[in-house]
Amino acid sequence: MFNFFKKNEPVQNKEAENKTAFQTFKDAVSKTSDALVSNILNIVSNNEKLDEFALDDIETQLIKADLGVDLAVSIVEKIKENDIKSNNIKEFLKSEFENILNSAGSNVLNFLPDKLNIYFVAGVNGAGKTTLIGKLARKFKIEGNKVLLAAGDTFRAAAEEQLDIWSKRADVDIVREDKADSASVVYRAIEKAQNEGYNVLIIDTAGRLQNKFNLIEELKKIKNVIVKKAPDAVLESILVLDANLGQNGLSQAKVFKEAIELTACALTKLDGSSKGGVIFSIAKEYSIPVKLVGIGEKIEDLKDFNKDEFIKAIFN
Ligand SMILES: Nc1nc2c(ncn2[C@@H]2O[C@H](COP(=O)(O)OP(=O)(O)OP(=O)(O)O)[C@@H](O)[C@H]2O)c(=O)[nH]1
Ligand SMILES: [Mg+2]
Repeated sequence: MFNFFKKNEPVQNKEAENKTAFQTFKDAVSKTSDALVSNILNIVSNNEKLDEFALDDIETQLIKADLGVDLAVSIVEKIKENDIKSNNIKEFLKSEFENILNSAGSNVLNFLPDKLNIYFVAGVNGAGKTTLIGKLARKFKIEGNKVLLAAGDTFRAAAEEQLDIWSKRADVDIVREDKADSASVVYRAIEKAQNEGYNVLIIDTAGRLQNKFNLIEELKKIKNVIVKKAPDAVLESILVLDANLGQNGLSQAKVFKEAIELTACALTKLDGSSKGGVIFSIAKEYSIPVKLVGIGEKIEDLKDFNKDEFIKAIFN
């Protein structure tokens, strides 16, 4: 009997752990959930017959929840076309949101343990790039990988120092060359990774240069170095977006996508943001899957984005 209990203990602990992790995530997205789901359901419960006014209110609320005008309009059109009744709205929205997220492709970060995996991290200043890199480095390190960081933000005075601090926290190695050209830092980092058997290289980049043109040109240059120097590596080009910017952050996605062919998005500062609905716009308009979410400033506050979990967290 004792053994029976003993055997089950780890499973119960695991379940409890998962529950807390889910609750933490649910708490982090609670404002997004209010904006996207609760407020809509309130409109519906006050308007059992979904007339034009109620549908207008739903559309306005979807736009307010940072879904973007086009997406909000198309969802309300579908409600009309399919004559969705008020008691079916919740299920309808849920399946719409699921379809949108599925349309952008897999949310799993590309990674092959026996290859060099390069994570090229870009985004405007303050988006949370360096913090994300620290968190990601720790995650890979804990999972048993050999991790190297490249201090590619050579523009801002304190940037390399900041990445250095994160490398120490995550207990991983770093390549930094003060005042060097960022593409040459990246070149050296790839060389080191290849020669010394690292399987994860994460590249930090500047969020601001003299102007946007220079920033984009620098990113293109780094991308060229990666493609030429490590053609066989697994490459994820990740755009870091601050969730608090909502729709305002999306114009950035276009510019970065054109410059460096983004393969993933990391949405930071989702904790406390009511604008997480922007995830659907990123998927629908730019076909970029969100693969990582930041839910706090601490090193452990990073999550792999899981569609089902996100839907469950905002609907329950
Ligand atoms: N609440 C919260 N804060 C975050 C999160 N990620 C980053 N931050 C904070 O956002 C601020 C900017 O983060 P950085 O990582 O320095 O941003 P960056 O994109 O590297 O900025 P630049 O190097 O200036 O381009 C810091 O104060 C971080 O602590 C998050 O997921 N949640
Ligand atoms: Mg930075």
